[in-house]
Amino acid sequence: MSYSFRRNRHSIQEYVDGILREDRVMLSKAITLAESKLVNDNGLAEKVIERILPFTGDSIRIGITGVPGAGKSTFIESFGKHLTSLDKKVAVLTIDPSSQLTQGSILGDKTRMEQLSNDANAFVRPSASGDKLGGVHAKTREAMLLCEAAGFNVMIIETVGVGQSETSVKNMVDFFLLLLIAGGGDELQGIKRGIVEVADAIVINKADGDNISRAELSKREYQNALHLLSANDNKWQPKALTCSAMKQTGIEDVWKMICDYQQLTSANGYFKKQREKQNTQWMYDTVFYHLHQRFLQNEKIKKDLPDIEQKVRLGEIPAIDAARILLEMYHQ
Ligand SMILES: Nc1nc2c(ncn2[C@@H]2O[C@H](COP(=O)(O)OP(=O)(O)O)[C@@H](O)[C@H]2O)c(=O)[nH]1
Ligand SMILES: [Mg+2]
Repeated sequence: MSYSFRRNRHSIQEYVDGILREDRVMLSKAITLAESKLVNDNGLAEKVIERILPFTGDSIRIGITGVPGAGKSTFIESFGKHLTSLDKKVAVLTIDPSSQLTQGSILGDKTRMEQLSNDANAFVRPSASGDKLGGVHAKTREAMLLCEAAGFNVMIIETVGVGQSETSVKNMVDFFLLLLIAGGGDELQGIKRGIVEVADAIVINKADGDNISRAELSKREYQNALHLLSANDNKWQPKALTCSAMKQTGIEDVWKMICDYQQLTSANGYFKKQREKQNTQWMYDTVFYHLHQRFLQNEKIKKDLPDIEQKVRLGEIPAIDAARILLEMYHQ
């Protein structure tokens, strides 16, 4: 047993007790454990999660997506501060695959959310970014549950709306918010198709200075577009709003809207129904995640995959034949 093992790992009971007494250090360590790529860690994390599960769920889970630069992090900082001023306990998980590529070098990137990070009633944590194994949903969900057990009652998940991750985030939150900026012409440029249709609200950020009237115009356009969508089975009519994350205007209205949503969908049973559906999804995600991982970690596959992949790339083996060969190899 190495020194680092003794220093960084605790017993299941220690993790559980630490989380339930709202100890942030233990919360952080448990999230690290859940995000670990080591099989032993995952086993331990699963047991911790099993034990804290009865203490989860008492929160509103909000997903926020939008292109890089839309102001998501700035918005979450303002929004989060507003919520802590209302005595809410706010946990923020950020999934930002782009920051891995650019290493956070996007100009003015506010990923760190310094003010909120220093708030005693907030917890900000960059989550494992999306790997090819679809780790986003598996691990982010677990991190979210750990935060809930540690007493956080507003969960915010920030994700970039240009990749895969926003679809999986949509499947783990109660309310899905799309943050946009006003732009002439093709406003949806850069945003993945279909996101507008699944958003519970579109918020046009940077409605400040010279930009206010453009933002208002944009809001009306989205309002009209959203009205054309057929009514959801949750009876919620998706809304369009404006705000300035920087000047902290319109932030309260966003929270009021989310409270309205929660009230409506709790009363009509949708809130609970959606969570039940998401729970089943979690089961499938976990199964597929493990199968995927097991496949890629299989010794025979590890050995032959690069070669087979190369042959498929060069057109020497048809993809479908290669898949059959690999599956046979895996099942041998
Ligand atoms: N004028 C204005 N700028 C903003 C506002 N919100 C964010 N920004 C700026 O937009 C840039 C990107 O913000 P950031 O929060 O990092 O965007 P993210 O990539 O979506 O998380 C930064 O330079 C922010 O200061 C806003 O409400 N008004
Ligand atoms: Mg950001």
